[in-house]
Amino acid sequence: MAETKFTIALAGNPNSGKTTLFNALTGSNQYVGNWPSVTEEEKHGKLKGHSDVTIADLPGIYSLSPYTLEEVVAREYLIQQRPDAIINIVDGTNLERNLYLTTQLVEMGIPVLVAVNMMDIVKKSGDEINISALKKALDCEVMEISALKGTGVREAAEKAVELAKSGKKPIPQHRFAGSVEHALAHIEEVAVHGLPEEQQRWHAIKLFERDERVAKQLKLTDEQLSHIDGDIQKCEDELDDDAESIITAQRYEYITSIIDDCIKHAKREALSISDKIDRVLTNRIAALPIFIIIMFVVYWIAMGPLGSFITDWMNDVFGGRTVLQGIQFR
Ligand code: BGO
Repeated sequence: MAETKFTIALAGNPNSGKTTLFNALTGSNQYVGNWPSVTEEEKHGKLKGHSDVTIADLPGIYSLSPYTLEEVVAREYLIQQRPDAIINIVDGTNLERNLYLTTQLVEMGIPVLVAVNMMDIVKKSGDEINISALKKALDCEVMEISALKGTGVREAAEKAVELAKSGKKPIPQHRFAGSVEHALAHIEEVAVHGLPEEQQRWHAIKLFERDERVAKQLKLTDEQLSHIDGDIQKCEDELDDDAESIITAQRYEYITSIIDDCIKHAKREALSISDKIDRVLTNRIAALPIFIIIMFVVYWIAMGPLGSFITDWMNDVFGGRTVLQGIQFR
C-alpha cells in the first residue's frame, strides 16, 4: 500500500527567520523550483526524520491580500493545495507586526502552529511572552523556538506533524464587531455555504473585503454579487469606512488586545542623570516656571552686589576699563 504523504507549509513575514528554520527542518534534503506561472522561487524539502512529510517554504509575506506577487503565490498555494498544516513563524521581538498575518492564517481552516522565533533575543532582553495566553487568544498551537540556536525546533516540528496527521479541520473562532459579523453571516449564506465548513469564513471575509480574485474563483452570479454588495454597503455606511479598512482596523484592535494580555516588557535601564534633568526641564507644566526662575536668578546676580563685584573684577583683571576708554577715544 502506498504511504500517505503529508505537507506542512512554512509561512511568515520576511526576516522572521523562515529560511533559517526551513534549513534546520530539512537539512540538505531540499529541492528548488518556481511556483506555477511565476518566477518566484519555490522551495520544498523533506522533514528530517519524516520521509512522509514535505515542508513547503512559502514566500515571505505580511498578509494574505492580493496585492503583491508573493502574497498571491502564498495564498493561491494555501487555497488550492490546502496543506495538512501550517507552521507560521513569527518574530518574537516584533510580535505586533507579525501577528497580522497569523490572524489571517488561522481563518483558513487549516491547523496552524505558531512558532515564536528569536526567543534567544526576547529572553536576553528580559521580556516575557506568555505562550499559553497566546495559544488561548489565537486559538491554535503556539511554541517558542530559536531557529538560529536550534532550541525548540524539533519539538515544534513534531507538534506540526501531529497536527498534519490529525486530519482536523479547525473552525475559526475569532469574531469581528457585531455589524461586520452580521454582514459575514449573510455572505456565508448567499455565497459560500457550498464550501466545506472550515473554509467558509476565510472566503466570506475576503468577499466582504471585495477581493475580486476570490469572487472570480467562486464563480458568483450577478445576483449573488449584488446581494453581497448590499450587505457590505450597509456595514460601510454604519461604520463610516470602506470594508477593507474596517477589517484591517478590527484586526489591529484584536492584536493590540492580544499583545496587552500576552507580553510583559522588562523594565528598561534606569534613566541617566542627563535624561532625568531633561525630563524635569522639558516637562509640559514645569518648563515655563523653571525658565522664569532661572532668568530671575541670572538678573539678580547681574544687578546685585555679586554682579558688581564680578564686573569690577573682570575690568581689573582683563583691562575692561582700558578697552572701554580705547573705544571712547576713537
Ligand atoms: C542574518 N535568533 C537570532 N538571534 N537570530 C535569528 C534567529 C533566532 O532564532 N532566526 C533567524 N535569525 P532569515 P527570512 C544576519 O542573516 O532566516 C536571524 O527572511 C546577518 N546576515 O540569522 O534569513 C538570521 O528567511 C548579519 O540574520 O529570515 C538572519 O524569514 C548580521 O534573522 C535573520 C545579523 O533570518 C533573518 C544577522 C548576513
